[in-house]
Amino acid sequence: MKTAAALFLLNVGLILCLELPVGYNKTSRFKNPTERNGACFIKLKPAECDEGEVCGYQVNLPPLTIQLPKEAKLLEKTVKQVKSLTATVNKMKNRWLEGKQKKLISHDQATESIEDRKDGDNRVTVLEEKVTKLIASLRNARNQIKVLQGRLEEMSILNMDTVLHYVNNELSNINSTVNTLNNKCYTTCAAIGQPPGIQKMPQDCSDHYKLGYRKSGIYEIPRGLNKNFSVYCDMEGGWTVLQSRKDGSINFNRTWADYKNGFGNLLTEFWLGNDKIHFLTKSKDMNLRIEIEDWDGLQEYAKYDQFSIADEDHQYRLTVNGYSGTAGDSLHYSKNYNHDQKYFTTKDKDNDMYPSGNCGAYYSSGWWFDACMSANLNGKYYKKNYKGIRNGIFWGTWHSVQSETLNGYRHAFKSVRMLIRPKAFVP
Ligand SMILES: [Ca+2]
Repeated sequence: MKTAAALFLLNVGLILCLELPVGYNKTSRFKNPTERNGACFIKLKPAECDEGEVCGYQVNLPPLTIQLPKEAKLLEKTVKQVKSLTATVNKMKNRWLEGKQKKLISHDQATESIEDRKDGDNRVTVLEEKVTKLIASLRNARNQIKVLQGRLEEMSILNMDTVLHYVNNELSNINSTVNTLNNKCYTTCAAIGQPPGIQKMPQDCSDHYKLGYRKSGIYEIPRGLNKNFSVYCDMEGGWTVLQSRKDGSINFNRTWADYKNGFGNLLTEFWLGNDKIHFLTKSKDMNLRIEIEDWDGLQEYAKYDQFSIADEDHQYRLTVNGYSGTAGDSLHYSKNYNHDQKYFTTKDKDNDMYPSGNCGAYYSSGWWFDACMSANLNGKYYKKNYKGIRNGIFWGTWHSVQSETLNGYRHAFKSVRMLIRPKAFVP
């Protein structure tokens, strides 16, 4: 391939026409360069040389031809560089032109967005105007509501006045009717007593007493809907009997369940039952009366102003206080023997204060044992004084107990009763 290039030579001010073969040698030189490049004043071409030799150039200044030194080959390299630079410059020029066009386009786009913004601004203004109008409407509506509320209140007051007026009239009428009826009753209804439907249900024997019953015996106490239980009432004073010993016919060395539900015979010997005793004492202040008689015929009593027992969840814990009487306060015998605030213990349930054993089992009883006792009214029934373990009915403040150690016999008791009634009850 052959290349032609024009080069400005600043120091000579002449145009050179260059004919350069790639891998030129003497066998491939121009045949007639002047015919193909007639516009050139000066012609530069490789000089004739032998094969394998580095060729020089020759310049034709028609009709003059100048032989150049071998170093003029540098011109070839320079011309290539110039051509490369020209191509680079052209590329840069094209890019600049493209960039300019893009800038113009983006300018157009920016102009468009400004116009869009203007359009948006206009829309916002329109919306703002609408909002302002809506606010004004709301204000107006609120004012109207206030006016309506005022009217409603006036109407309510008026209505209330009307209703009050009506009610007052009705009340006057009713009063008048009642007065008329009262006047009639003074003359014709005086004998009518309390209607039977509103009679209070008896809660213990004192209530039966208040109803006029004076005969001692078995009475019913309602306990919830269709749940009655029987009690023995001592109507000498409206007493409900919780416990009775009189002949030894009933074994009192019983289980927890027996003491919970009660056992025995209400007409002879019995324990009413811890659940019932709790029920009778849970809602009213009750007095407790203990009556004791020994085989010598000595009768004494102990009365307590306060008596109640807790429910089974609290092991029927005893609360007893306010002693008076003649038998002595064996339930608060001493610091070490105090039955108040003690839990119920039976032979099969040890809630006592004695860590080494079961007081109930040891003393053949169910009782509010401490560790263990100064009183035990549920002990074994002995018909005469006895020796050995003190597991009989026991009241520690009894007169003759002090002499027991002298003769070695335990004192036996003929009868015991425990009775309760409301503290406020007056027979
Ligand atoms: Ca124990």
